[in-house]
Amino acid sequence: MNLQTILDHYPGSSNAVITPFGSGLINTTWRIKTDTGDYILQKVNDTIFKNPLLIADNISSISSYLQHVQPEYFFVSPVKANDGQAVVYLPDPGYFRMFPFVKNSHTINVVEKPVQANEAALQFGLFTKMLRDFPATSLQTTLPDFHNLLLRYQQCMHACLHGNPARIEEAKKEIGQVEQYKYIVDAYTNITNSPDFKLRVTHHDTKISNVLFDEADKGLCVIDLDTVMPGYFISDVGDMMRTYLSPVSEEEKDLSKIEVRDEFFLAIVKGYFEALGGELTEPEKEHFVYSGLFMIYMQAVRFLTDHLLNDVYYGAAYTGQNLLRAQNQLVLLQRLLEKEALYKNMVQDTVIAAKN
Ligand code: GN1
Ligand code: MG
Repeated sequence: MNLQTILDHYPGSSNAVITPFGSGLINTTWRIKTDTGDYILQKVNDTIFKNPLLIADNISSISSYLQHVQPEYFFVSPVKANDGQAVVYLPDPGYFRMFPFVKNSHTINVVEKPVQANEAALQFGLFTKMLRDFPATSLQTTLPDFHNLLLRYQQCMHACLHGNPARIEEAKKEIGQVEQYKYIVDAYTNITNSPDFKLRVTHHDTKISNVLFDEADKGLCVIDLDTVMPGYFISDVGDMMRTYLSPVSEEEKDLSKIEVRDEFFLAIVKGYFEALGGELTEPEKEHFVYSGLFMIYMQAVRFLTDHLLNDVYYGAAYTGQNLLRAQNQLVLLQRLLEKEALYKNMVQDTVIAAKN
């Protein structure tokens, strides 16, 4: 792919030095250095995001809202192409967008210090808080049913019947575990039927690499707004727990290294409550720990489903990668369940401390 033809659609992008960037599974990202500045270029995966223009619409309406209502909030808007649009589309290569590279910022892939978890939780909480009066349901749905756990479970059960027969046979144990934890799905269904759980502007991809940090480990802002849609707080808090609690990621093959770290949990609780604690209803607060079960379980279900369907969604760098990822997430789920009661008490203590 000749990226210079894409860059030609932007002002001042001659003599570009282009380097691959980031670790996302879905979109492709490059860092671009030109005579005029430093940028991030992304190709949106339109097999998954069927209409990337909906993403651009959401970013644009959020950006204008924030400029009017919260002008001091740091929000990275896309660079406009020569035609004034936020997205460049060329029939064969596809959909592209460019962002300014935020000076002196960096991302991290693994949370090494509690302060990073605290800062990230604060940033994701603030994002929802800043948009508390924005009409969440006016956002476009960029990925229908993205965090609909009931549907994900049903898709997994369908794959267990109609997927790759050899893989189904081989994954019997993991399929059994997914069925055994079905109560997590039932709790989700109750949440969607309860008026106590609010639909808010939700990021839906709160992994640590979606926060920009400055050199002193202070969170600057959140990035990757592709999946910003109306949603429940359990999605955001849950993915933080999924990706900040353990010292190793979903790719780790040595499952004995998977651990759930108390001080990182507390850092998430404190950071998120600092930003959004006042907005959460009592039943929501009571489901803080459930959020982690929900997201870890859903990711296990999604990886397992993809393995049974021959890796059509996530792809696989080696045979069995998605099964391994599913096993990894099931172990993480088990580790969190072992601490469920302790963590519920930690949330309770934070709620009480906030009231006093
Ligand atoms: C995908 O592309 P990336 O890494 O930002 C996925 C998330 C998963 C994550 C697991 C649109 O996110 O939901 O949690 O992989 N995004 C989509 O690594 O499916
Ligand atoms: Mg993403």
